[in-house]
Amino acid sequence: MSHVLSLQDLSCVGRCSLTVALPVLSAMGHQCSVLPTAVLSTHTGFPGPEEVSLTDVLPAFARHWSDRGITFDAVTVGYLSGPEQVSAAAQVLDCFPCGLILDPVLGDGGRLYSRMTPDHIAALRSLFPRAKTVLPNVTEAAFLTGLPYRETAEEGYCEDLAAGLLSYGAETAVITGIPWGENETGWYFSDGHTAISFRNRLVLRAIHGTGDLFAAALTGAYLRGKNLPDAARLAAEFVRRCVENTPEATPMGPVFEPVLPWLWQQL
Ligand code: PXL
Repeated sequence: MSHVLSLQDLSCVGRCSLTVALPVLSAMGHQCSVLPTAVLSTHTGFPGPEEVSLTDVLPAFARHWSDRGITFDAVTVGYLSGPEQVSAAAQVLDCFPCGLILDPVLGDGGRLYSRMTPDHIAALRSLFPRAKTVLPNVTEAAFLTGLPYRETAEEGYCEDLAAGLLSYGAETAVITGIPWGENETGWYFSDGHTAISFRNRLVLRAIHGTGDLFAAALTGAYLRGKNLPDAARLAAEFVRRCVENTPEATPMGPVFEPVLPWLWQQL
């Protein structure tokens, strides 16, 4: 069993961030400790969520753990709401120099989520040198690298995106949600030497939280000893099954709970 710290928001309603990471990592046999960066009534896909920011207390929480001798095998970072939160997250990471799995959450479908700014994009890039891997979707990879967003992708485009991401200092990158063709989606992995692409049957339903689900399952599989491409394969298949299990494109997020026993059986 590994001890993982999941640092991202707690959106109380609408499966994403911590309400996805905690159950998925627990179901994969890990101890998942949490550091909520903010508590929101819902994720920002619902109009007008209430929010209490915890940015100011994050470094003190980390210092308390560090003073008590608490350690982690990995830290996973997801949605952060602005550059101040990225710098608070960096202070937390200073206390725990272990493997970082960074999902630079910024947007989807070629568009940034509300609240995301150029300063936030620049701040996220500054975390890359700490990352064992980064897990942007195509939209996020395009905004991070400054390359154009493309509705359909081929290997050369992915290679350029990955090279851009690795140039900011990440050890590896897994670009997710790649639109390979009309009926295919998948991911592209690169460590700067080896590139691997993965294709999966596309289920046409844009659902909030699938990236968070992918990040949690990949982290869980990686910490169970799988290499990153194998962990990404399992995570992609898990997400596909969850999306198939979700009756409609709902802001409540992917219905993953009934798929957890399948995930456990794959380990
Ligand atoms: O799933 C990404 C995510 C996480 N957390 C919050 C969000 C979003 C996407 O919109 O709003 C608060």
